[in-house]
Parts: sequence; structure tokens; C-alpha cells
Amino acid sequence: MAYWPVEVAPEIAAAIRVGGPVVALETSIVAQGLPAPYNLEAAFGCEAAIREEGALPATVAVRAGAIRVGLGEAELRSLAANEEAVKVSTRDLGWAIAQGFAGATTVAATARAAGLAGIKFMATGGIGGVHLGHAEDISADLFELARSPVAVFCAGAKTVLDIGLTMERLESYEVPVLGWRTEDLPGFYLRRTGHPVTATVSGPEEAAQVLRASWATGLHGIVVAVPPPGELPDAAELVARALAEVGELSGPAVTPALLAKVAELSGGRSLRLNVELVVNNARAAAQTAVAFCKL
Ligand code: PSU
Ligand code: MN
Repeated sequence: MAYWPVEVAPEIAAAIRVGGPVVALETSIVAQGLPAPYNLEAAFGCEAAIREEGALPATVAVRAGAIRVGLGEAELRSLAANEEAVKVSTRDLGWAIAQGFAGATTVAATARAAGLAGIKFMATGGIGGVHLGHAEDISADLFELARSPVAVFCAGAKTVLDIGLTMERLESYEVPVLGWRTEDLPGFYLRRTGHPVTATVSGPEEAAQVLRASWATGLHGIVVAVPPPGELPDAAELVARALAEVGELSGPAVTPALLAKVAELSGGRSLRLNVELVVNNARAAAQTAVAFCKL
């Protein structure tokens, strides 16, 4: 048989075959982005919200030599407890698969897996982007959005990023940023950033119509930015302090370090908000996946 290191759980494979609603979920947020117990609360909360809306969750990770699409509960718990789990972006998929690592997939790697499996929707907290003060550090999330035909539901780009430069990149890569009932791009810890979205959608039905038409015009990744259900009013100050303290770090370690620093400086408020917003995004993704299937 041909080599194909993508293992899709039977329930999900069956749904994909008949064009049913499926929403992929990333796991870097579980292994690197959030500490226990928030990580599993977020992961299980997303899965439950997706099921409640009538869609199927497909949590993605690298495990035992393959990309697994649709982790079981025990596998998810073992990933969350595994301190050796590596952060796997697209460039890392091959070596993590071939060398048998336990890997937690970023937005980029999850979107790639979703694209390979035929899943059109995914949810996360906030996408990666261009780092503030380090315009050379650009998340592979943006490059992947230019390649895989997946709608990524998020609360905008993380406040720790340079939102303006991130939006410029997305524009160059032909990635629309749809505002979910908002004209103003949300900023993860904030409901508005002052940056305009590409277009506003009024809810699941309109989002589904815009996605269908966009994909019909040959677009690939599409961001759907959902305002977070709450805010950290002092986000700007927290982020400035976090950036100053994280300082000279570079590479994949930067995002987890910044998130941990904001968590510490906010006395855990950012963690509670992070869980709430990712579940909120998963719900919007599932509603849109269901509406898309009815078009
Ligand atoms: N959003 C969160 N928590 C996270 C991340 C995003 O709320 O942990 C992760 C995602 O997996 C995203 C990654 O793809 O951070 C971006 O990392 P980098 O800047 O290294 O590409
Ligand atoms: Mn980065």
C-alpha cells in the first residue's frame, strides 16, 4: 500500500466521506499554550461545544508515526501530560512522524492535516503572525493559510503580535479576514484592535456563503475572527511587560513564553479568558460547518 501517514478516526472519516460537518482542533495550545488544568478544559470544552452544535470535533496531533486526525480522550490526556511533547509546525511534521515523536500541532500543522484529510473548518485561540518588534519572525500559520483550503476560526491574532503587519501579510497571501458580527478585528485579549476586517459576516449562514464563494474563486485559507467573550482591559500594559521580560528569545519558544508571561502577570486572568474564547471560536466554527453542509 502507498505510504500515507495520516490516520483519520473512523467516525470522522465516515463524516468526511458524506460531506458532513467536521471541525479540526489544534493541540499546541494543549501542550505548550496553556498549563494544566486549563489545557484540557479548553480541549474538552471545544470538543463538547462542537458536538452540541451538531458537528464532529477532530483533534489533531502527531503520534506513533502518523498524523492522527481525531484523538481519543485517553490520547488527548496523554498528550497533555507529556512534558516531552514537541511543538510541531508544518516544517516539523516529517521528522516528528518518521522519528516517532509525540507532537502537538500548531495552527499551521493542523490546517495542513485538515487539508490533507479533507476537513474545511478548524478552530483555535489566536493565529500566529508577525512578532512585535521582530518583523523577521513570521509564524508559519500565515504561510499555511496561503496554501490549505481551510477556514480558521480564531479571536484574531494574539495581542502579543504586530497586528498591522500580520494583516498586511495576510492580504499579500490572499487570505481574507472575515469579522464575525464585527467590523473591527478582535485582538485575542481585546474585543477590538482598531484594524478593519476584510468583510463582516452576520453569522453562520452568511459565513458559509462567503466561504463557499471564496473557495470557488480559488482561495485557500480564510480567517474568521470572532470577538472574545471577555477582555483583559489592561492587555496593552500586560503585553508590553511580557515582551520586555521575554526579550531575546527567538523561534518556536517565543509564543509559549509570551503566553506564560501574560498569564503570570495577569494573575491567571488571561488563562480563563483563553479557555472561554477558544471554546467560543469552536462553537462558531461548528455552527458554520453545519450551515455550510446545508448550502
Ligand atoms: N493561540 C493560543 N494558544 C497557543 C497558540 C495560539 O491561544 O498556544 C499557538 C498556536 O498553535 C499557533 C502557535 O499556531 O501558537 C503560533 O506559534 P508560532 O508563533 O511559533 O508560529
Ligand atoms: Mn512565532
